Amino acid sequence: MIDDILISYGLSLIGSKIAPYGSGLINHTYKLTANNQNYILQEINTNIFKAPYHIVNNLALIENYINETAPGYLFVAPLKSLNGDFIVKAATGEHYRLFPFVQGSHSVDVLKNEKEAYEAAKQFGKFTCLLKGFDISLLEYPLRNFHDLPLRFDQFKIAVKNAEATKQEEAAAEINEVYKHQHILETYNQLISGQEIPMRVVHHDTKISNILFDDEQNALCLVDLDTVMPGYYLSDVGDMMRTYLSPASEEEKDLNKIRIREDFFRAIYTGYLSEMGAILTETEKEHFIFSGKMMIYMQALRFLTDFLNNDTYYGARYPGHNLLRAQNQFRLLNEYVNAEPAFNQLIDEVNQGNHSITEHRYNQTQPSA
Ligand code: GN1
Ligand code: MG
Repeated sequence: MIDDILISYGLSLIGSKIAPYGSGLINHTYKLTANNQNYILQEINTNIFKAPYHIVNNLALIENYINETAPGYLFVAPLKSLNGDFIVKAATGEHYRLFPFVQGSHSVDVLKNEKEAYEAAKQFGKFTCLLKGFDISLLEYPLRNFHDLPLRFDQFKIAVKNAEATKQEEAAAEINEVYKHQHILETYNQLISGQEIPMRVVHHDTKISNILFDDEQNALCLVDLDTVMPGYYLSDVGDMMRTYLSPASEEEKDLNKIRIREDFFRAIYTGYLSEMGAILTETEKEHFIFSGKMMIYMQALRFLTDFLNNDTYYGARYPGHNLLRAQNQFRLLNEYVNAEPAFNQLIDEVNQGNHSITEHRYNQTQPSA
């Protein structure tokens, strides 16, 4: 089957190398070497992305806009097949895309230093900044209500109601945590109903593995653009908080390893604002710290919901995997809340001294905190 796909792109499996690549949970990604060229081949998970052509349309519109308004910006778009299609459908129904492999690039799964955090935050900020004049009403929603916190909360409540009694018992402590932090949902609802936060073009999956770096830890570009659609900037900054601040990832079972690296917070703040500082409204800026609470809480809800729903969304590599991921995210949320006074202080320091909204501080590779 892969052979047929490659033929659609004028390539052949004979003499090619193909191996799984990256750590995405939803799509299946491979590195392909064919005709002495490297590529990324990806099977779109159409159980989740039910309308893959929405992704194609969005990326084509954005690519055209960026080519006109910011030539030279590295936008890693899918390649066209011999028939001129951005997606190739296998006879067995799977949808594939082929991307060029960005030469000299690599991705990382865990941040090593603040420079990587700064660079990534700057890249994600730059993307939204470049698209500030783009008409968002042209975009489709590849995933409807993706980061809709009230919807995630409702899905959680339904999952609790429908879950087996043993699962409800197993998850009792985490279910309590959901209600303990319900004020996050209330703040979100107030903010959104007051239309205080504008919709922008955002990436919606700002984990560090979605940035390609060069060997000097400079960010080259963004990848994994399937969830690019209109949304709130809170989604992008919040998911950076969720995935950059702790040295331990969402997969970590030893929850004592979860802690907050304040210097990485400063790097996200200065990196993102170096691009978006002049664009964000005052209300958006006031909710910079809130973004992390919103996204960590949402991810905890999503993992917990999936545990209660028998892992139908994320899958599980061992029994209780999604419950553990939810525990991990609640620990992170509690650590994050404890660090809020320090975050506020860092923001004040940066704003007063204005010394860090430059790349200067991150020029050198710095040791991990
Ligand atoms: C999924 O597929 P991947 O790993 O890029 C999920 C994100 C979650 C992430 C958690 C479409 O992203 O929203 O934050 O897992 N993507 C989708 O690891 O649900
Ligand atoms: Mg993704």
